[in-house]
Amino acid sequence: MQLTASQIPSITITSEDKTLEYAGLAHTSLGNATLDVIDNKLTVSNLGSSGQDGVGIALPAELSAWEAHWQDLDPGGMLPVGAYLKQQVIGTGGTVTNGVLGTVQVTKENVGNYTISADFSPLGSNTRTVQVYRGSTLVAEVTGQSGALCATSVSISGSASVGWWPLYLDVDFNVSVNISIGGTTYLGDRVVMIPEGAAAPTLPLTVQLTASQIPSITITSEDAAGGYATWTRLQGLTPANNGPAQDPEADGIINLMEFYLNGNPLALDRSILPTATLDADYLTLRFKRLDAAELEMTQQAVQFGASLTSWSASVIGPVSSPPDGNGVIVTVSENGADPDDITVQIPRSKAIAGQLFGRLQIGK
Ligand SMILES: [Ca+2]
Ligand SMILES: [Ca+2]
Ligand SMILES: [Ca+2]
Ligand SMILES: [Ca+2]
Repeated sequence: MQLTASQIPSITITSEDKTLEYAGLAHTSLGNATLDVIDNKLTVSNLGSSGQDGVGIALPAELSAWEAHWQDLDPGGMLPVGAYLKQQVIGTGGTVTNGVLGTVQVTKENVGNYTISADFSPLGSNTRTVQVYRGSTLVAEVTGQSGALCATSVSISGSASVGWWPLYLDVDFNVSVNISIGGTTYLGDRVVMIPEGAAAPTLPLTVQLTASQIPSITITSEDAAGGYATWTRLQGLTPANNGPAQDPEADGIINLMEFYLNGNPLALDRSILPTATLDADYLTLRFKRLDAAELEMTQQAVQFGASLTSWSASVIGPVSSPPDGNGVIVTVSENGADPDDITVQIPRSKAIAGQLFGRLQIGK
């Protein structure tokens, strides 16, 4: 079976086992990161912008030194501006017990320009050095970290491969190393780690997953017309604010109604609400209706009454309908695939003491 991109609207790959062994060490995914070993190289993918995604590496207690490096800081110059790579060693040493011993962070400030910061103050007077290489050439160095965070900037032109040797600790430590990535969202992101002394991989790698490397895969189909779920995603809503009854931008229009009326759930647009006009015979409501919403609603009605406590209802259907039992007329202009123009005429004869109210009711 071969699927083209248009046939795979969304794919979620979930790793069930958060820990895998690589280079003789236990590697645990942090946050939402996914770990795989491909061609004998550890890859960390599915990295988001929270800074909580990454990999934790448990080091044996008897280890007295450990060194790691990013083989390519910014493969092809594709890292977004604002992205950062952060490495922290957790353990006991200096004045720290089971805490952060040292931190090194590289932030992409703009194209070809990075800031390297390091903080080894928990190790007291120990002096540490962070070096950045382009190929075999030393291009930047931060040293003497005992106290405040120190930083330096480095310009890296083009897509030159840069390795940085952030941590080399010779204290007695019982540690794990957390490497987290954040600051902005990566697309097609990948971090490759290789054990010390191993041959450098060629970047960027082409990732091929075999069935055994994919513990579970969920393919979610979204039909062409797209329902409420698709609409929320296209509108930029997230699981935190995409509920039908939620109103994230607080314009008084819940998401389901925004969907129906072709509104913007993240912008104030009360202009989408039905307008009311009055002539000699009718109270007339007019509004737009999204075709996708029309298909998904199980209830579409105009309610009307002479008070705000007692309502009658007339169904709003897919096409125009002549006067119903209440004399209510619904006119639908389809407008092709564009939102429909809906006009609902409610007879003024339903008014009592000059009062007549109308409102839209939908449900799914
Ligand atoms: Ca709203
Ligand atoms: Ca809105
Ligand atoms: Ca329609
Ligand atoms: Ca239409």
